[in-house]
Amino acid sequence: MDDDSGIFSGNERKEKEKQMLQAGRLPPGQSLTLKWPVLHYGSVPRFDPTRWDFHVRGQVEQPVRLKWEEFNKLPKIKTHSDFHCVTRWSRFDNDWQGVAFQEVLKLVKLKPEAKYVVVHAEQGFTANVPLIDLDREDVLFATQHDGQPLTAEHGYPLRLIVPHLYAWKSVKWVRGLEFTEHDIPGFWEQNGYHMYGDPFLEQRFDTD
Ligand SMILES: Nc1nc2c(c(=O)[nH]1)N[C@H]1C(S)=C(S)[C@@H](COP(=O)(O)O)O[C@H]1N2
Ligand SMILES: [Mo]
Repeated sequence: MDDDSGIFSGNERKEKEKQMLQAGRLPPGQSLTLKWPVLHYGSVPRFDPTRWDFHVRGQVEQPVRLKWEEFNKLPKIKTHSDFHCVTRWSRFDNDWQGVAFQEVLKLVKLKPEAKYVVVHAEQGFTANVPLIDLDREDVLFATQHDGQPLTAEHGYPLRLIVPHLYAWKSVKWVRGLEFTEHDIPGFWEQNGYHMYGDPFLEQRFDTD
C-alpha cells in the first residue's frame, strides 16, 4: 500500500483502524490510507472526445449511444463515500460528482429479463454487477473527485463508483453498460475474483 508516513503516524492509523472496524465502517482486513493509490490492469487510455461514446444496450427496448458532449450534459449529483480495494486499502470520505446511475437508467426502458449489468470500459475491461446494486442513490458515473476533475490515471473522463462493493467494480474509463439476464463474469471475476465482492463479507476470491 502507499506510504502515508508524514500524514498519518503508525499509531494514529492503528488507533483509527481499530475504532472504524468496531464501528462497522472499515471492512475486516483493510488498512486506512489518506493518499489515493492508483491501481489498474494495463495502460492509461487517452481520451478523445470526438471518438468517445457511451452505449447502453443488451436487455433494453431501444439501445442508446451518447457522445461525450451529450453524456456530460446530463444532470449531476454529489455523493460522499468510502472506497475499499481488495488489495486491502480503504480510503474514507471521498467526495464525488457526476451523473447518477439512476439518471442513466432513465434513458432506456429495461426488458423484464434485465437483472445484471456488464460494465464496459476502454481496452475491453469489464466488471459484472447485479442491477439492484447499481440502482442506488450512491452509485454514479464520476467526473470529479474531491472538487477536482478526475486525473487520467483515476479514470478521466468518466468512472463508475459503487461504494458498497470492492473497488474493482468501480470501473475506470467507462464506456457503456450492457444489461444481461444472467451474471456474466467480468475481467477480474474471470481471473479468480469473487462474482459479487462485498468487502464487509471479505468476498475477495471466488473461493471466499
Ligand atoms: N478500467 C479499469 N477500471 C478499474 C480497474 C482496472 O484495472 N481497469 N481496476 C479496479 C481496481 S482493482 C481498483 S482498486 C480501482 C482503483 O481505482 P484508483 O486507481 O482510482 O484508486 O479501480 C478499479 N477500476
Ligand atoms: Mo482493487
